[in-house]
Amino acid sequence: MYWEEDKECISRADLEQLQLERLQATLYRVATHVPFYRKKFRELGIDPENFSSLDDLRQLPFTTKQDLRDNYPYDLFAVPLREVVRIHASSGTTGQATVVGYTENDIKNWSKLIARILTAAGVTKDDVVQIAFGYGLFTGGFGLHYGAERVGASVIPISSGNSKRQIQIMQDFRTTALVCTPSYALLLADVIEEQGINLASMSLKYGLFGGEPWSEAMRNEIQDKLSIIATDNYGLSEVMGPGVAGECRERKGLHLNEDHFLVEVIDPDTLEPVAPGEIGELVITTLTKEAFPVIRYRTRDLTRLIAEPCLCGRTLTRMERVLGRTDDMLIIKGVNVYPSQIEEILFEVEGTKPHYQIVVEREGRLDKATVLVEVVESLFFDRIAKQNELIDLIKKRLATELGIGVEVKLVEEKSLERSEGKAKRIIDKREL
Ligand code: DLL
Repeated sequence: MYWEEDKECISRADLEQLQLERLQATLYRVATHVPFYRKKFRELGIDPENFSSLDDLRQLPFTTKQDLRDNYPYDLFAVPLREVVRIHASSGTTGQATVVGYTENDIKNWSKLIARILTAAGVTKDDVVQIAFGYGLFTGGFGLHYGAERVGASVIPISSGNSKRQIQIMQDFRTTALVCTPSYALLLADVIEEQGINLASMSLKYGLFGGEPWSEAMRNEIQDKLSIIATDNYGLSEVMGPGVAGECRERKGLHLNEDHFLVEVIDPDTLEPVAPGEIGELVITTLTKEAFPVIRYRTRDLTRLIAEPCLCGRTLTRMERVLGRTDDMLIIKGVNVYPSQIEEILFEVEGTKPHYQIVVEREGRLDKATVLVEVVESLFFDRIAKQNELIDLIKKRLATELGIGVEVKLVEEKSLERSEGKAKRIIDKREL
């Protein structure tokens, strides 16, 4: 079994000592090799040599996605290209792409951290792991792949798409662990159901899902439909890719790989730390990255840290599942709403299908949201009165939970676009 007990069960005092040493080395690295940081440190009067406590972290400047864009493609790399053995990039659907690089050592560490997460979720060398994340510039496919090999599992690098083939391979190759986005897992589960495949004829035991937000209700749905243990794992390309945090089989939050990442949770408006256990924006400083270290990277992801020890025995702090991104937050009648909150409620309503989209328009200064939700076929062709009853029920549930009114529209089964990667939950008409 892949198990780094000295790190995963490290005492707080030892961890903080290790973090401080690694932070000092990282600061020295960026101050020496990255003009962007050298300039910022000089402006702020920061001397990495004098950095003697983790609390000093708060003096350091933040790094944002825009900084990465401004330094496209290679200007934030801390090593010459000849030391770089791998390059990934974010898709750039919302602007200029961002590029990240890895040294040989970075790839080794990345593989180890993924191996850690896979192991915590239950995967061993006896497993057959089907990786249905895209292989390419996206970090999902290759990231998970190397970690699964590190565990010693038999890896099927199928990449994403072609659901029927995915299922055929799952049956023929006796796949025991499925790795993809939660929305793709749900799509595969639907196809399995449609084809009338008996789950008992399959060997699936585990699902490791990440890359997008999902609710506890969605987890339950996937676990039931596929008869697996489904765990959540989190990461982002700017910091490494997958491998930043992952759930153990307790499924009560994601253990952060704190020996490689120093995390803070801040108020996105004041930029001050939130009180312990409060929700805020996750900020990450890499501690071991050689090619692409980042200092206080603002992830835009909202979560909170869980201080209580985990029953599994790991001492690495857990973060709660990501609630959403600050840029996905809707302000409806002055109330902050995240798609994941809406999802949680939709999943509980009888007659609806776990497929939804939120259309956002702007009315004056506020967002107006209409939730499109698929309903079972019988209901869609049912009497209007019955449909209205369901709409009222969903509206009421949303109003009670969110504290505001949201429009609801029922749509036919399978009418909303399915995703083989990250689902598009929000159709934003505000800028159009
Ligand atoms: O999605 C890395 C990844 C791949 C993580 C596969 C896990 C599994 P990016 O494409 O750069 O990298 O997107 C990163 O996706 O800032 C979050 O907003 C979101 N995200 C990733 N994992 C989760 C998760 C990869 N488990 C962005 N829960 C992040 C919620 C997630 N959101």
